[in-house]
Amino acid sequence: TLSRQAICQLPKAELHLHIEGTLEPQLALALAERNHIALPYASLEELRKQYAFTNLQSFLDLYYQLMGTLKTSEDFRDLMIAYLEHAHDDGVRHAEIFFDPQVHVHNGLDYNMVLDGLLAGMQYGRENFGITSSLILCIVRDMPVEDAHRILDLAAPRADELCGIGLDSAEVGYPPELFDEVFARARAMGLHVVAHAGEEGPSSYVEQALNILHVERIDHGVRAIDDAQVVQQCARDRIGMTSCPLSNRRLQVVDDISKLPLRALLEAGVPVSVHSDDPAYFGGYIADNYQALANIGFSAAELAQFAQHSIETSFIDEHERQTLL
Ligand code: ES4
Ligand code: ZN
Repeated sequence: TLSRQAICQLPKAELHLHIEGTLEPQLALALAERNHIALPYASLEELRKQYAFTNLQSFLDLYYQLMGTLKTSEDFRDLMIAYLEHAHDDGVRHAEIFFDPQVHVHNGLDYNMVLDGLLAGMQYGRENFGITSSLILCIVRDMPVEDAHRILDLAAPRADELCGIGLDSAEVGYPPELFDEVFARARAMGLHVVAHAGEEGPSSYVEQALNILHVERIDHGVRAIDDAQVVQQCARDRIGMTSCPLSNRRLQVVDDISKLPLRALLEAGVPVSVHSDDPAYFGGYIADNYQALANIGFSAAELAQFAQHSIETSFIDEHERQTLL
């Protein structure tokens, strides 16, 4: 089995990482003080007690609350730099990073200010850590569909500064088909397309993401395994599946990491890869997710396959892709 050092040395891309999910509790408290935001936690110790999640929603409640401490362009830049430094230490060569601008705009922030802060951090990461990165604008599926259209209105003038569109937040009751027009618009803007599906929702949501939203990758996709046709389609069309083991365990998607269908997906030929989701909330960054799989018996060859899949299913251009392998 692979050592920690060997895990970090595998060339890999981070394809499933919410930048707001890298907000560590200490930083959230510091930002709350600096930005004069009241949080109902008197101490770090008290805040830490809020991380015992029982499902996706119980996590999202804290995640959205702490997101309210982010106010300035520098906050977003600092958050991005701290993340990219960590990713670099874990051997990430390239990162495609989710952000949730609907929530920031809802909190009264300016879309362009948020984007400028994130892009400034990404430039710092490129210059100082040699790590390339791009942004995927995530649509918050439990906000109204009109709200998704409004964020695309704001994003459209600078669509060339984004890599893709994604779909996240509370899944059950918010099927991908609700967003067919939103995603058609994003595709017409030249954006790559991904969606969270089959995390808490059923395999039919994965099927809708593939055939109605025309996604190029599925985020999580745990429940895809319930539909052999969906699995076959992902294998045939080389649809990446971005698994986040520590997230799935902490949100009780599975009660044990060994119950994730990772081997079955590999054997079916699906280009599944391993990622960190919201590392500040789930107890580990990308190398920790690889480590968790190594600890339950995934072989060096299997872990190397996950890393190779992450590069294969990334949206870097062909020329750059060759230089990463
Ligand atoms: C998320 Cl773990 C997860 N699932 C769905 N949406 C999210 N947004 C941030 N983390
Ligand atoms: Zn996610």
